[in-house]
Amino acid sequence: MQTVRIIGAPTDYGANRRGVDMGPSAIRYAGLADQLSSAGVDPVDGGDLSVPRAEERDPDREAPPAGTAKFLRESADVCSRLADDVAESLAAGDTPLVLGGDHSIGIGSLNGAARAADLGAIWFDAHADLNTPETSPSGNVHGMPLAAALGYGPFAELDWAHAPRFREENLVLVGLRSVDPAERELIADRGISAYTMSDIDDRGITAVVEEAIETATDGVDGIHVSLDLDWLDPTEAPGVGTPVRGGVTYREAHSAMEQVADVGVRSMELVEVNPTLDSHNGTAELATELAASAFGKRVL
Ligand code: Z70
Ligand code: MN
Ligand code: MN
Ligand code: MN
Repeated sequence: MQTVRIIGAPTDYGANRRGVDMGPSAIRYAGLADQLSSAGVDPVDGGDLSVPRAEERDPDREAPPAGTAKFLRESADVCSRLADDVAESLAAGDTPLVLGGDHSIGIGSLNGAARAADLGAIWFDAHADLNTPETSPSGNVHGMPLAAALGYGPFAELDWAHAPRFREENLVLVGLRSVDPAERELIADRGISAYTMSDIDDRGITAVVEEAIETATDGVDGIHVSLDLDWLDPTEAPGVGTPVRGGVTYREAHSAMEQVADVGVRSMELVEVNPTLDSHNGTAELATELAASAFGKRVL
């Protein structure tokens, strides 16, 4: 039986809205382990990484000077430890399932996954997460994990961030509807595979995800799935820090997760669940359901 190793990364360094650090608890309390068991995998909970509170580090959460990233040192500390845990769990033949936390932890997940295996990645998100400290309009690291893993800007020199074995050709973004100018330029210049909500409207979720899987798996051993809950429409997933209208429906989200399950998920993360903005833990519950679909849960 496939062992899914749950790793909590309760950060909120990377986001403006506070509260995503409660994501791992909320997702567990929503019944993650039972959902995974019902998908036919064996969940083993490795607990949470210890994450110092933002107030201990920067009581004012001061805006950094333009061109820098907020809490970058703290992100480096958490992501380095997370990367080690993800790499170890893959090396042991297990499937890491990382619970965020804000999406800055994607830096650690990708770095660790790419150290242990040659993987592509599908990024289900309203946002492109391709900003560098220089291009970021906010300074928030949760808008930078893909630029970090690919080694753009100052991330090229940062071993904890840049994942040299992770190839841009095997990265696919799905569900975009909020993209900053520099991100748009980077996607065009580098030819990064990216599907907007319009693509999903035009072609349907199944065709889009099928093509995404083809691209992500080309020439590698499997995929890392990064699921930012703001990928879904806020009517389905209100408990996220940066809701953007016009996202995928409940059924489209399950359909996409069932498709990735068919090729096999080697590594996954569930990020940006913010219990302080949620309604009766519904977004966390949805995250557990989608994880179950991604690990093979079926009705019949
Ligand atoms: C914007 C930025 C972002 C997630 C918001 C937003 C980035 N592009 N990412 N929520 N998950 O500030 O860089
Ligand atoms: Mn994101
Ligand atoms: Mn997002
Ligand atoms: Mn690179």
